[in-house]
Amino acid sequence: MSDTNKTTTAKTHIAEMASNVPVSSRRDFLKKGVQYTAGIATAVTTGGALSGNLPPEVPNWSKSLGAGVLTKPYGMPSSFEKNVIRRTVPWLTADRISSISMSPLQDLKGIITPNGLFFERYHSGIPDIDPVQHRLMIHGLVENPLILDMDDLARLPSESVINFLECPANGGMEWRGPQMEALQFTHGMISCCEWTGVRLSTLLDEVGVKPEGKWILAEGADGSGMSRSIPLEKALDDALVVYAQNGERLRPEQGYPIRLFNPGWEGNTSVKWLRRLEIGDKPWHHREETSKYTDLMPDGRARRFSYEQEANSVITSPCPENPWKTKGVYQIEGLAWSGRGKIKHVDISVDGGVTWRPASLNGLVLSKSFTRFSLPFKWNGAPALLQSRAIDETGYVQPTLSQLRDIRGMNSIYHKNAIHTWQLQTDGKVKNVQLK
Ligand SMILES: Nc1nc2c(c(=O)[nH]1)N[C@H]1C(S)=C(S)[C@@H](COP(=O)(O)O)O[C@H]1N2
Ligand SMILES: [Mo]
Repeated sequence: MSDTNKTTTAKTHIAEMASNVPVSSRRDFLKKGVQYTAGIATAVTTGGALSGNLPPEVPNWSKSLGAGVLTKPYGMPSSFEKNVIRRTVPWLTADRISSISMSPLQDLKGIITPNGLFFERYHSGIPDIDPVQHRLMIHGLVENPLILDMDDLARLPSESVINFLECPANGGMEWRGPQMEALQFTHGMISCCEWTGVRLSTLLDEVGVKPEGKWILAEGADGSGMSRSIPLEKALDDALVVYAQNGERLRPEQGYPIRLFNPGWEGNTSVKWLRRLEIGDKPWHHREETSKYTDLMPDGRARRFSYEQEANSVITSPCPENPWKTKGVYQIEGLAWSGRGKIKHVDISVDGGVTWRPASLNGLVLSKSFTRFSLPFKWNGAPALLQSRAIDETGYVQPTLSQLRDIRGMNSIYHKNAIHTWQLQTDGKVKNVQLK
């Protein structure tokens, strides 16, 4: 797609933005806040005729009894939240059994993705697995090959961790120019939840890896039998065989009854519906690490085994789905993450990367997890070029798009973690743009 009409320069916007100021004192914030509330009150008064449910009336739902317990034995969100759903881009794949759906990042709060909104990626659909008939086979270069059932796994010591899972194709449609007019589509191939399961190292202790054993092939029980080669070091570090997410059993979409989970690594390596772990002395060079999940570099060679998801961040409010409706004080909010550890720092620019201000990190700051950041901002209606830049605890700084293209060229699909730009327009709408 052409990027010429959407590409813009930072310079042209600086003059117009001079009066958009980050809010620096609480007093300033509160003062503006009061005016803003007054604005809402006016809107309510004029719109009052629309509904008898607003103050000072007693709302209708206070005048009758509500639905009882077990109306829904498994709870569901309010019907007013029906637009908070996973979505897919029709042209991305021809068939839903080999497709991807994305998380509605624009509507999520905190760092945990609810199970029903976790992004999905399948190569051959969701198998309907009976856990009683499912086994995990561990064999190859081991002293005692094992076939474990789900009860065997449940008897082993378990751990719970909060980590994101990201498809390395996240953002991959935008290497050559901005295409997606929605945060859900520019960044939604990622979700973050609490995972519970058994450390892979515990399982390897049980089977006893032979000294020549250096790699592990993980294979799924789905029709694609999807598989990846995992170095032994990852297994001994923090890899898990998980059976639960956010307190309940894995959803079928996420690999029920068990999946491999490699914190911080390409989602593709976290093999779902896990049925087999084979220990070997070298990688297997299967489809997902040769034809796919490799990056064609400018010199024509392909980069392989690029396991780590590098530091990345994006502003979630405002964004195309969350425009600003009136002038006033807002929180610029967003999400940052790094597959290498904790987020140490996030900067925000409102002038396309010319100047930067530190955002505050809010709530839990965990390794290989979503981290929330925000910066109060007084918007006077002038256009702005909003960006966020994450730095992780290893000192890695999220690159600009041109820095990334200088090294990687334009032929990649995966690992596009460049600084993202939202263009805030005078009407408060937000467009996806790329800066020259
Ligand atoms: N067995 C199996 N495992 C799989 C896949 C698959 O199709 N089959 N897809 C992989 C890819 S490409 C990604 S990005 C993640 C997606 O995990 P999710 O669907 O739980 O979000 O699972 C990985 N594990
Ligand atoms: Mo993926």
